Amino acid sequence: EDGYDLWLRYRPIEAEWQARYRPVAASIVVAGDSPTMRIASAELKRGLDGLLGGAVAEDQPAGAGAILVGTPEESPMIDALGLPLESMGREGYLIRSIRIGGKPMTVIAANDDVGALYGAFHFLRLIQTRQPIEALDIRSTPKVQLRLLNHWDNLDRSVERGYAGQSIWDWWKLPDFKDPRYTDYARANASIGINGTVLNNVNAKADSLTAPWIGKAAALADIFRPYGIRVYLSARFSAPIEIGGLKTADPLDPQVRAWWKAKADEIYRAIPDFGGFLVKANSEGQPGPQDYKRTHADGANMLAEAVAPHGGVVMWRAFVYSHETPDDRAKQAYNEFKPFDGRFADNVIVQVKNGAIDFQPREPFHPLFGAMPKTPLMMEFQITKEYLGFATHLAYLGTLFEETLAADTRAKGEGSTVAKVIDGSLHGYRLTGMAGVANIGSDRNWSGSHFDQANWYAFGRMAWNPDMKARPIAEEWARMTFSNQQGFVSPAVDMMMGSREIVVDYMTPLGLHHLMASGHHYGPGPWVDDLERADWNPVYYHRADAAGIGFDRTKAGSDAVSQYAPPVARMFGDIDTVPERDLLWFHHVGWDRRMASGRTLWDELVARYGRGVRGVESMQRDWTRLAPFVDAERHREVATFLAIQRHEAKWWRDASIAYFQTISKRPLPAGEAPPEHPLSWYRALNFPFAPGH
Ligand code: BDP
Repeated sequence: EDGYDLWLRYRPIEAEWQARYRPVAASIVVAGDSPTMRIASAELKRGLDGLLGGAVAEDQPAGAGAILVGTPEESPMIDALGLPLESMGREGYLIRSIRIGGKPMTVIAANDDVGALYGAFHFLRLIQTRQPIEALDIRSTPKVQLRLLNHWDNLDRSVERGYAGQSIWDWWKLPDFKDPRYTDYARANASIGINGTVLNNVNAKADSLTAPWIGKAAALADIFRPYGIRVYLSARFSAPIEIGGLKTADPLDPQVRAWWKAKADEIYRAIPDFGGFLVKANSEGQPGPQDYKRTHADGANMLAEAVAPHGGVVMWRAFVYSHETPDDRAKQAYNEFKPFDGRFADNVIVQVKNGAIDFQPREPFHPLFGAMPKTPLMMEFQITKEYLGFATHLAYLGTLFEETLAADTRAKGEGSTVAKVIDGSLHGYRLTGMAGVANIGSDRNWSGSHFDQANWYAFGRMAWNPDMKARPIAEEWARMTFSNQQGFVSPAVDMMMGSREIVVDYMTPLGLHHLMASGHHYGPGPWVDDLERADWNPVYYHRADAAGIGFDRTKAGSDAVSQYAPPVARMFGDIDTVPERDLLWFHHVGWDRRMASGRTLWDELVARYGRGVRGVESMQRDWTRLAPFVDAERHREVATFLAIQRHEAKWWRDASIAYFQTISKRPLPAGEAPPEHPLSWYRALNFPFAPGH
């Protein structure tokens, strides 16, 4: 058990359950012979054979216990059922227990083959998680159109912020050698409804748009297509200069526009269902339209025009900030995009990170959500754990995703959740999407650790339905990946559910943020104050001084709060109503202020750091107790990683306290152990070869 099989392990289940399921899943009758239907059929066969421990019959004339799979067009039997598939689109599916000629059967029906494939995975999941399957009436359609992974993979196979080995794309051997792993990748993504993948890093090289690289992308697209997955590319804005021989990349220049049109045509000749471009422009040194005094809308619309005839989209990132702007970095995306609401072409969608800074362990929701009623916005989550302890720390991100999606923007009164912005229902968006920065690499276990697979899984499930909650998703995953035994499931799920808060506690409690060491972001660096840009320095974010700590974003400070709808702005802006978890994000707070616990802020801060360390210790104890339910190989690896996490949580606590105490000049509360080493010791640590940067 090296983790390669993910949540699709299909090991034989308990004899009682096999006996219960077998009569209801006796044979597979798949209509249609497309590559997608062949995959659906093979998956059901593989899954049922494995789970039920015996050969399941295929292609029999449908008898009792048959599973009928297909579309009304392909299957006269399904057609005759007159199922209500009208409003279910291409990707939705129905799973129903039915009777034909008095015989009980199950039908998995959809308007399109890919819907049937999704339905097949759902049906298997029911068995994998031991649900009853005798009286099914399931109807599922995705609430979000573009459900995408963003790979930050470079052409040399390194992965920006990747902690799972090299890039899964073996570019050098493509397009000829098609690693079987690409098929397994597509299968895993299809099982959770992911329908697109951006192959290359947003910090893009123009080379990825040259003919040889288009050929490599096309080879991958051919593999992914039957799984319902489209390929997208990150586009470097200055490509017309770098590979097109033009003197400018000005989006209003006719030659530049013609170049991009021709480039799009060339890509679509190789990849007829190419999804479109993802663009990082005028951010962190990347080229963009502002280099020519043009706007984000000018840039996005030019690319949109090039892909529009082919049905492609442009995902234009709102992760922009520039140190030339002296204002609070948290405000910049809103300031640059809000004025252009309604000015983007129909096939542009603006991709916004969950929070206004950068994928921190906790951020309040991004103020652009709810503020762009006339411009479709899509969510960007980071599945890879750049700021949450890389692959070794256990942090289930389902809770982070849920917290953001459930946040109420109040844009149109109460209940205007971020989820409703993202699924398009709040503003009636014509395009909807959710992207996750992938945590996938060449490691056997795909994600760098066993528990990080859960973050890929949770992302897919919430992209399908942003209203899904983190707990049931964790439970599904734990059952499919490890064990269905009650002795395992509840403690494991509890552990996952608490895990991210534990990381927040030992890294950045009470709304602190961006205190990681420079460059690689591994470990604490709250003292860093010498980076070339003010807004890269941790001291810029925590602003600790003799009086207190925290970033004043109220009206008296940077006034970032006013980017939120008035009730939200009031709630965050008032020190008495802001949730404690966001306190230091929005306020500069005196060290001696009383907190809800009755402790002073300083004492509370120290207490939170300690609580984080103890949280990891309790996860270690929980995991030890779960040993009887988990194979030795995976158990040992998780235990080892938890030991690393324990060590590093203490490092975070000790280094942070040692540093902040030099500013607060207050004693540690009674019973709190002093840091193991002097501050100078922590400051002297450095990690030149940390992965991912
Ligand atoms: C930050 C990463 C950096 C990315 C950037 C982005 O540190 O590597 O390039 O975001 O999203 O989180 O563009």
